[in-house]
Amino acid sequence: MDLRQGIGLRRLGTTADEFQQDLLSSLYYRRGTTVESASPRDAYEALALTVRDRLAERRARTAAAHFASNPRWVYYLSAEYLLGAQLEQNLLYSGTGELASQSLKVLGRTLEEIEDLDVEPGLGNGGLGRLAACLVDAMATRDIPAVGYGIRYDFGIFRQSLEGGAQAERPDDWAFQGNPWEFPAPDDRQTVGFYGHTEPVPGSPTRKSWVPGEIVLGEPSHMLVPGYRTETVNIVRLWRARGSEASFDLSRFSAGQYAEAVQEAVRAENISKVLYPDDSTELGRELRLKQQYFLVSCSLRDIIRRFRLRNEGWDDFAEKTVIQLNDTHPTIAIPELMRLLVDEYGLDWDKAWSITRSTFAYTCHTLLPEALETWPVPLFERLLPRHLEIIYLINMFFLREVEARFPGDSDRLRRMSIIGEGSERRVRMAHLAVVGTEAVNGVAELHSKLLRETVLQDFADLWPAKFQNVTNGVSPRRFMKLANPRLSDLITEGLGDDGWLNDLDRLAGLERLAGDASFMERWRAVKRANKVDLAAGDPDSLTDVMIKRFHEYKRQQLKLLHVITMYHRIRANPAGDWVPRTVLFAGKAAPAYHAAKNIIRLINAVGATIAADPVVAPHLRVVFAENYNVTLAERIIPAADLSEQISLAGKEASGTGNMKLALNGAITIGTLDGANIEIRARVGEENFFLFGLDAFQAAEVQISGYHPREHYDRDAELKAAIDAITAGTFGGVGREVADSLLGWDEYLTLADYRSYLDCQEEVERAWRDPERWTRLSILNTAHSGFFSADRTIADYAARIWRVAPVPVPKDI
Ligand code: 26W
Repeated sequence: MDLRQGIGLRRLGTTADEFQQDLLSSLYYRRGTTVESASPRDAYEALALTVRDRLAERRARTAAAHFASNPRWVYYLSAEYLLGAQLEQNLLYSGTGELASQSLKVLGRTLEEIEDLDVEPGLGNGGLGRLAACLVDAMATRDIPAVGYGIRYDFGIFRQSLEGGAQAERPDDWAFQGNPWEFPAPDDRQTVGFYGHTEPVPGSPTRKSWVPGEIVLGEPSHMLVPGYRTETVNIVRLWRARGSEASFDLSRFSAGQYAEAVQEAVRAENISKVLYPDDSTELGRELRLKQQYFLVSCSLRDIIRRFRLRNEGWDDFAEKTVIQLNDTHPTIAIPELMRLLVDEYGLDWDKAWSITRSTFAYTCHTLLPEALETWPVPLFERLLPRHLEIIYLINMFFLREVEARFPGDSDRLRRMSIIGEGSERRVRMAHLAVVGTEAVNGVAELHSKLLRETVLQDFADLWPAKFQNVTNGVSPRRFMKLANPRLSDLITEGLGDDGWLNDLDRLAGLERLAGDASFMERWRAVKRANKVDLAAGDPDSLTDVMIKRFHEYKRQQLKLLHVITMYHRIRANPAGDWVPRTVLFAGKAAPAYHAAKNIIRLINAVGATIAADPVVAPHLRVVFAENYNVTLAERIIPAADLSEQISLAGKEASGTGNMKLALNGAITIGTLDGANIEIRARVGEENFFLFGLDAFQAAEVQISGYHPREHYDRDAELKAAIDAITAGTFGGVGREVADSLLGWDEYLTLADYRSYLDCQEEVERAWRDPERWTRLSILNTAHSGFFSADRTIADYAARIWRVAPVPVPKDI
């Protein structure tokens, strides 16, 4: 079959009858059941398969077009993907929403009840994982030939529930009922080695052969990533660890040692068993490094297999391949490609290094020192002996380059070395990522600047051109069209068509409607209807939203001090003309992060105290929405009036929730941190509630010695708030939180308190003027088009990947 002559596939029907026929045939032939006995699950699976077929048809044409054009490929390596629920998205991207709800009638089902069965794959922690999902969506929408590689964890991010106001974690067996959206591809399985030793190869100075001590199999399954309003359908390929055939010990089994017989297989499968729930502190667990190498080894072999389908030799490899490392988690890919090229394909070191270096690019997503991964050399030596040897060689050649450029500067050599010589020798993955890549980028202007001027300054001095910025973005399809259909319809009406969904800068056209009384009325009505749907509190109250992972640098504790101060103010003046406010928190804390879990407990204790207080409850309500995930974000964001982005300046690399909230008409109260700065610059300083120290002032305060108690002593309201916690006012909960604030307050919560409170009064003044507030809201949406993931991908494509779109013809 010559693919250049088209896929030779009969097209699937687009009429209601044809769709219904396909739905019924999925039910009969693939679910093996009948209309009469079909369960809700049968209906869901049959619908999913019917919709999937339509995307798979586009996928086949995409693959044919890509095969024919042999393009330059983008491979996105990420340990995390927060793809969100798939059914609604795939109905939208296949244009079959209406057909589906019609056809389900024959089964006596509604789309709403079926959608509840569509579990989201929680294969990520937070920002980094969701960004990966928004970016692969935008790559497909922009017709960029790309594959996302990841790990198919059996257990995703834990399910959060509140027990007595405290976070409880339960395993997330997300695919327990199966997952209709994935295509297992066992014939593309790969073999991955661990442990063992290396042996010299006679006649070759650099070449070695690695004799692994343990072998596991990597089995892929892929999920379709459709582009919006285009034919392209890319894939995300997720690897699952399996025991090799040899791992089942029949002799032990027949000797009745059943557990031992399968222990090796179990050990193997443990590699992709569960996602590590930490999103800011590296724990240095061996299994995590095994996960990272497993992902990388399977993906690189698959990338080479794909390259070899259309290309000879290695000369074109770097020309046809760019691999983006999503933070340091897949950085072991650099020595792994070197190992494959030198040891398995026999290239000489220099050739292999020039290919490797020009194939990889690295995105850094954090500034927190504790989040920068370093691995103990002994662990590396035991688990990946050959890779450590290669890292030593890379480091040797690198330090020679530094020495040549900065002769005699031994301190600089020690600072820059990939091997940290501290108390324990450690491999610095961020240093390896910078040395082994062509481009390094931060995810917002300030973040990229701080990377160049602080954590990676030495490298920026050596290779200034290597350092770039690519400000994050979000998918307008998921976070506007799917999450907020009411607002999307109103915007489409205001702009005349819905082309803005693929060209978000067109939102600027809404500015002229920011004074139009009837449009403003309808804008308010949309927000109110979304708040009624959310049912989190009084829909006429100011819905004040803080939704993100819990971390002390994000300062949920500052929001809490504001709530406690309001509680005191209202109790001090019950008859006051208070702005009714609903404060909505949502987010998970890493299970071992006790300080963050204490803040969650205190939030719920304060919320309970307020709810039980007849004086305060009519004016103030605290809600904690359990188990924050992509689906819940899609429900909360459209209902938000105020977006809390209050991290200590210089700590939040970018933030993406801030972008989603601004695009949905929420107004930001925030610091000059991460992408807040760019949001404020684009929506207008007068349309943004700014407070607090900026990154340089904050650094100054910390350098010059910070004494949180001084702020406590000189601010009566602050003192009262903290004393209330210490006094046990809120169910006796929160002592640890108060102590840490008065003790060291690492993230300057008390230093920014007064400025924050004053700014919140600004917010209330604006809220009291609905015309003004609606205008602010419309202008935030109008000027946030820049934060589309499509623009982010256009930046990566132009400035880092040097790739061009490959349109997929409708008729191939
Ligand atoms: C080693 C443990 C670990 C795991 C995950 C350390 C660090 C991470 C991630 C990098 C943390 C993360 O999600 N960072 C967030 O990335 C978003 C996307 O770029 C940014 O918008 C957020 O500001 C950043 O905190």
